[in-house]
Amino acid sequence: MTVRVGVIGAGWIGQEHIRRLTDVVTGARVTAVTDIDAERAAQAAAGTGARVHADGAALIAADDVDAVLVTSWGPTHAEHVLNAIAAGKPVFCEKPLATAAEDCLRIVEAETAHGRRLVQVGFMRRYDQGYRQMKEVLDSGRIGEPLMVHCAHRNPTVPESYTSDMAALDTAVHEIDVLRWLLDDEIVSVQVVTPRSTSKRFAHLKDPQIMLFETAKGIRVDLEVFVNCQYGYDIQCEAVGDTGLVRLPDPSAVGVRTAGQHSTQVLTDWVGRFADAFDTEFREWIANLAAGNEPTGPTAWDGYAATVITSSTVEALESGHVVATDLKPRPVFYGGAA
Ligand code: NAD
Ligand code: ISE
Repeated sequence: MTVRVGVIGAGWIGQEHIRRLTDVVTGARVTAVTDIDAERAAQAAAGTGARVHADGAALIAADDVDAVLVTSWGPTHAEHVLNAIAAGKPVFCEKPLATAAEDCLRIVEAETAHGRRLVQVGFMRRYDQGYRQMKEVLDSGRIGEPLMVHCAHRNPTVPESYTSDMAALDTAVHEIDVLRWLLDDEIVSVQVVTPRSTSKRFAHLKDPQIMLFETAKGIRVDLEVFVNCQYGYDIQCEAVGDTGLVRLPDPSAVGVRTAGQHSTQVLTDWVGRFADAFDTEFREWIANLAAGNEPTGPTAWDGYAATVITSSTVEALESGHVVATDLKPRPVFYGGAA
């Protein structure tokens, strides 16, 4: 069965996912596109055979849309996801699930009332080979119980529109999701400390930031977010356990020795770093839907947790205090205790 996908939001990542669903993933076809910029929607649909719809509601209602992909701006996500659930259609939502925790909970309640999983959130790192290998090692017990995790998320530069809170909301959100998954644990508190700021930034921005998380099991995580590091896009993660450690591999790159030096390339953006992860994420999403199964990727509950924890991180940055994340208990529908 071919899964017919309607895409809401034909901007940067929407176009990237339309290309992916058209050229990379088998078993899927983009049949509908919408964007508040109608010209952009028409350009994105050109060559795919997709119809352009006036808005998200019309696209979700269309007979030739089996599943919905939401790639519009974050504050609009909740409305589209709720409409898709009301129509009983599976919906893949790029991060964030919603920008407010209350909206995430409305989605959780709507999906629970529907009685079957429809929502998957676009946390693609869970599909990266390196993180998957780390998870296998952690789950196997080979390094004992994890005690500490050291992470870094570095981007070469960010535009002037990037504000200090985006270090949590837009950037660290990926570590927050992948750590919850890797450790099978919940983040219970966060503190943010700000070292001397780099001179290579717009004046309004606090960069770098060091985020300190504590989990329910008492694991301590330090995450350096440094979005003007200049030298490349660099993602690091190392978990230390009772009897060993496991480290995320760097992307493979040949070593070059010449003129008395040894060098390897460092990637410069997240698009190349996680291209394979995005492909796998969509292959698995489509394969599940084509087989009539529920999605198996990050849940609406994971989306809720990420929004609560990123909001707490912003509060910690602004207050200078340790902030408790105060997540609600996980419902049985999402694997919580009965
Ligand atoms: P973008 O600004 O390039 O594109 C967003 C598009 O959505 C624009 O064309 C805009 O006109 C359209 N739009 C906004 N509201 C709409 C609505 N209600 N209905 C229809 N169209 C609407 O932004 P982007 O970089 O493509 O990011 C989009 C989303 O994807 C964001 O939520 C972002 O956080 C997420 N994202 C995720 C990753 C990742 O690594 N997983 C990477 C980049 C972006
Ligand atoms: C961006 O918003 C993303 O979502 C990327 O995946 C992330 O790695 C990047 O640093 C963010 O700015």
